Parts: sequence; C-alpha cells; structure tokens
Amino acid sequence: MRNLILVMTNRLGRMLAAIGLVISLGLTGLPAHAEDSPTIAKPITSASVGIQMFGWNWNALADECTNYLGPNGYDWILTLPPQEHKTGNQWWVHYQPVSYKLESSAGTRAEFAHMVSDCNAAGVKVVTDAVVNHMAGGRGIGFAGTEYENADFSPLFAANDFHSGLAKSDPHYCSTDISNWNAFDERTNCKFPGLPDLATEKSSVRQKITDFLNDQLSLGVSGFRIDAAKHIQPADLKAIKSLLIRDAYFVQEVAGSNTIAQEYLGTGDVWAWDQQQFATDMFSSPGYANLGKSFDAASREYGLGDQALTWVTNHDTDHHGGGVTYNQGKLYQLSFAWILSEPYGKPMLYSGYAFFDENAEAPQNVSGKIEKPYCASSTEVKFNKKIPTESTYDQGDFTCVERWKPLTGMIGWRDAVGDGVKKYVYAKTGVYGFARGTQGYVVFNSNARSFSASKLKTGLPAGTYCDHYSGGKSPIKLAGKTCSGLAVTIAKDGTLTTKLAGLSALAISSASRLK
Ligand code: LM2
Ligand code: CA
Repeated sequence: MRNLILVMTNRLGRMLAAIGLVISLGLTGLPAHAEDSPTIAKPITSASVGIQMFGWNWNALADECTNYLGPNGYDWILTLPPQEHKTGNQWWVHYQPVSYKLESSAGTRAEFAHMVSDCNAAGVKVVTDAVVNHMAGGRGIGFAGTEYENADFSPLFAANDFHSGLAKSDPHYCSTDISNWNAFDERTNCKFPGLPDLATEKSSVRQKITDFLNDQLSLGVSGFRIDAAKHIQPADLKAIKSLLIRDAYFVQEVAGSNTIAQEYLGTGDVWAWDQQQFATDMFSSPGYANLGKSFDAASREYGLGDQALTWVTNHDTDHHGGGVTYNQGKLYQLSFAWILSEPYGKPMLYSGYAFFDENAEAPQNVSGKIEKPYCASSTEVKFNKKIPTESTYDQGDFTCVERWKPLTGMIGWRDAVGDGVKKYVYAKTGVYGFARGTQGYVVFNSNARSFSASKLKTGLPAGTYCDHYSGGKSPIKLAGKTCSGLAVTIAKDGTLTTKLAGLSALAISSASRLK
C-alpha cells in the first residue's frame, strides 16, 4: 500500500513538475520551484531507508528500482559518480573526473536519464556521488574521449582553476599533497594525493560545478553525496548549493571525524563516523552485539543531531577495509538489521560485488563498460553453510543486499515502529534487544549458539506476533491469520520467552500481530 501511494504521488508529482517547469521556463527562463519537484516532495528523513548501489550500471539499476528497490521499501539509492572519468579497470577511476559529461562506464547520458526516471517512478529517489573537489591526476584520455593533461581539462577547467595553478601569493595556493588531514587550509587547498584540487572559491569554478549538478537535477536527481567534502570549504559548498535550480539533498563525506563533520551541518547531512565504529565493534565477530547498550549515550555526543547518516560499510571500507563486509556472512546481515532498528540516524545500506583484488572494478566488457550484475542469490546472503560468519561469493558476483528478505522485513519493522522511543534495553553476552515505544520489539543474537530468551520485557500487548526478520516484507498472510516467518507469543505481562537461533534476530511489531 505504502508503495502504491508512493508511486501514485510520484506520478502526480511528476506531471505537476513537468507543467511547472514548462510554465516557469516559458515565462521567466528560470526553472521550476522546489515545491513542484516530485523527487523532493518527500524529503529524506530518518523514516527513509537508503542503499548505496556500488558498481551497478544504469540499465541494470533502472530494472532493480522497478523490480526490487521500490517494492522492497527502499526510499533512495546512492549511485556511482555519473561523470566521465579516467579509464582503467579499477573502481576508483570514477573518483577521477575528466569532464562533467554524463558518460561513464556505468552508461550513457540517455541511460542515466532513463534510470533516474524509472527509479523515481518506483518511488526510489536518486542521489549521485558528486566528485567536485578534484579532477583526474596525470594525463590521458577519458572514458568519453576527452583528452587531459596536467590539470588542463579544457574547455571545462584550465590550470588556473586549480589551487596549484594560482599565483603563489594567493592565500589558497597549494601545489603539494595533503599531509596534515585535519588542518583547515591544508586539507581544503592542497591535493587529495595526486589529484588536482579545484579552486572552489572562484565563482567561475563554482558555476561550472553548479551547472554539472543542475544538469542532473533537471533529469530528476534528488541529491548528492559530496565526495571529499572535508576537502572543500563549507563556504564554497554553501555558495554552490545556493546556485542550484532547486533544493537538493546533500550528504557530505567528512571522513573520520564527527567534530570536523559539524562544520558542514549548515550545508546538509553528514556520515556518522563513530556510529560506523559501533557497527564494526558489534558485528565483526560473534558475541559482541551487547555493546549496543552504550550506543544511545554515545550518539548523543556526536553532535550531529538529526543530520547523521548511519552506515555499516561503504565502497571505501568494503574495498580498503575498516568495516563489516559481505565476507562476514550472517554477521553482515545482522549489522544492517541493527542500523535499520535504531531510532538514531538515516540508515544507508550497501550493495556491491565480491572481489579478490581490492582495486577491481565490477566486471566490464571489452569496451570497458560495466556489465549487468549477476546476483549470486536472488534473495539471501550467500553464507558458508559450515561457517556462517563467512561467505561464498565468487569474484564479480553481486551481493544484491536490496533483495535480502530479513532486511526488507526490517524496513517493514522500521516503518511500523515509526518514532517509537527506545526502552527496555536488554544487553548480555552477545545479545542486544529493545522496544520502540509500544509499537515493536527487536532482539539480536550475535552469538554462534542459540539464545533462550526468558521473560524479556517488550512493552507489547499480549498476543501472537509474526517475526519481520524471518518473515520478510509482508510477514502476515491470509488476513492476519498466518505468518510466513517465526511466530512468537507475548505473555500477559508483556514479556517474551522464546528460543532464538544463533546469528539471527527477531523483530515484532503491532503491525505483525496475528489475529
Ligand atoms: C572519497 N571520499 O572523500 C572517496 O570515498 C574515495 O573513494 C576516493 O578515493 C577519495 N575520496 C577521492 O575522491 C578513491 C580511492 C583511492 C584513489 C582515489 C582516486 O580510495 O585509492 O586513489 O579514489 O581515484 C588512486 C590511487 C592512489 C593515487 C590516486 C591518484 O589508489 O594511490 O594516489 O589515485 O593517482 C597517488
Ligand atoms: Ca579542495
């Protein structure tokens, strides 16, 4: 139902937006008002669930939005950087722009536009990765044929559009790589190692970046992940944002530090770095989920308010290490379920591909285009049957996390508990559970062995409830009479007594109560 409504409001919104665009362009030459945009009609909030779709080409992503992401309740996706990039078979070539043409190994401009429109129609907003701090290093020919050499990207940027090409007397001049990653001037003016750093204080540079983002907004994109935001001055981002044709969602990459991230709250959301550390501590190996008991107090200290994105892994930690990954099988699945259960933050999941070489791009064809993903398993994590904390993906298999039943179940649970306040926290030897208001209860067993829950206080009215984690998106069938997952009973005193398998979770809600 929720999806149907979303799709309908989306369609209506798109029609209104199209009319608005025609009218306003016709009269003033200016773009439509923000209110007319279908893509931002329902903003990204803590009620939204996002997922980074790393390594997906545009055509395949369009289909995934229609067939899985929309129907499974995902509200937004983060895509690969869409612009022309340096060529190569490493994934990180996408982080070295050569021009702002929307032509890349993920697809053509037309394919990109088609993907955005299909995703919007499925109720899934598109947030793209915006690499605007720097351009490609060295010299070469980009994916769409643009030649570049030593910070000359004409006609887009010339050498004096970079901090290394400014007069030596200019306060922003810097021609060396960053070595002190936290000092404001150095981290914003000097080079992300090897990459020419754009002079984002120049109005002409800001305008070109804005044109690039506006181009995507005009195709229906809802927002941007600002790559390397920590290396751009907040004032520059503010100026760029103010030039956009409509309000756009910004989530800024301020790696490693919640303190520096606070400098960026004026221009949008940021990733909660210390929260990811919690996910890593709780789910890297069996037996530590109970550490979650100090998460509430810790997250209050982050100073990010409701502008925090919560996460387990991204393309950097997935490839370079520093987080729970697909290699950890059932623990990986539990870690995503955990961020979906917490009231703190706007969760972003991660869906990528398996690799043996950490630099490896998703499988490409002979002309360097990313191939259609092969989903190793259509609905489930491919964990090692004997060692469930390991996985068995082959190199180049996609994990297709967006299709995993327990996670679509958890999205349903998150919707059902709404803003229910956390209470009745239970935390003991690898087990962590809590209620959300009187709307729901969740418990994680991160131990390899089963857990015998005895009289856990849930706050739920007595009755039989169906588990969202094992039951998936719509656990209740036959007018509330049957359950496609585990059914549990809440006693008259509101307590739960049940046996929970190792490395699993149980999530019940007022919406999953059997009649
Ligand atoms: C980011 N966030 O702030 C991205 O999340 C991260 O993936 C990007 O690094 C980084 N900022 C710059 O956009 C990736 C990758 C790096 C890679 C860069 C540039 O993690 O390893 O660096 O993209 O492609 C590569 C080489 C590195 C070399 C550099 C320049 O790995 O050894 O440094 O290119 O040639 C000399
Ligand atoms: Ca910079």
